[in-house]
Amino acid sequence: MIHDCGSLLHITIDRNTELMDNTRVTNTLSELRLSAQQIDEFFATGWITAKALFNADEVAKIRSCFDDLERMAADLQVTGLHQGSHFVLGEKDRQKVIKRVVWAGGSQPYLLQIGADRRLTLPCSQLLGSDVLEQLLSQAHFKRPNDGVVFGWHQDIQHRDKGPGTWDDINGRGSFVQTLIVLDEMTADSGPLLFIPGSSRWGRVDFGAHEYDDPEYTPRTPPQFHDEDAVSIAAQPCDTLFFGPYTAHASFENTSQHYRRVLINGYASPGANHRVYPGEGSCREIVVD
Ligand SMILES: O=C(O)CCC(=O)C(=O)O
Repeated sequence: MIHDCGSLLHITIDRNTELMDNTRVTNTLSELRLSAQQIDEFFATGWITAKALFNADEVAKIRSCFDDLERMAADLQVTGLHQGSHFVLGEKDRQKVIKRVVWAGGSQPYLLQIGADRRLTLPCSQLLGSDVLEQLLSQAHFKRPNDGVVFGWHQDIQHRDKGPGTWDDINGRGSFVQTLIVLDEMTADSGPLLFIPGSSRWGRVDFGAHEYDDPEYTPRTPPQFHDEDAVSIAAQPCDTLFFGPYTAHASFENTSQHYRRVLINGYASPGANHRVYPGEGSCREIVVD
């Protein structure tokens, strides 16, 4: 059940979805739950992968929302809010670049439906230890071939906790879970996600005041960080990653010939976030029952 401006949206669950660790299961209520081992893995290593969590039809519909967003971006000249979504634009070789679309669901209701889907929200409620979630992110990343879009090394907490009064670690374990649905094959040359295993146990470290859009930004790495520890994630469309706010991660330029799109949904423990995020209906409350 989702509370969104007073309306209730009922989520249907597909059956026979392949869930965590390649185990084919039926998505009954109990079987959507993460095992204790998966929860340990999330906190110890920093991420878990759910193979084929969504099906091909759903991913095709998500891609079609991305096509709409791309058409909207083509008509925009500058970064800003458009039909409920916040478009962050850039330029490379005098071509417009879509760096990201923040609260993509603001203009694409199907993406909000996916953001409220139990296959995402139930594991997140387990990881956060709360039946109520605040959805902070519904974000579209396109990474078109050679478009120059990079996400340098960072922890997501940098984007959640922006200084005094903006964030409280309510559950003492970071209070945030990021999910990332893979829409195109993630290969070594398509700008895949990179993770540092075990960085989830570092707590917050200093990767610098990280703003991807600041031309003055110079990467900084903490002493715990060693490039050679990075693990590159190879993933297929429909796979979904879950990772924590302290997990060090990055992704670099897509030098392949195909898009590398992902849909990100991110959830906070209620009471953790004290900022307003851009986008119509952002920071909605979802009750996982
Ligand atoms: O799309 C990507 O590869 C970037 C993901 C990322 O850095 C994030 O979700 O914080």
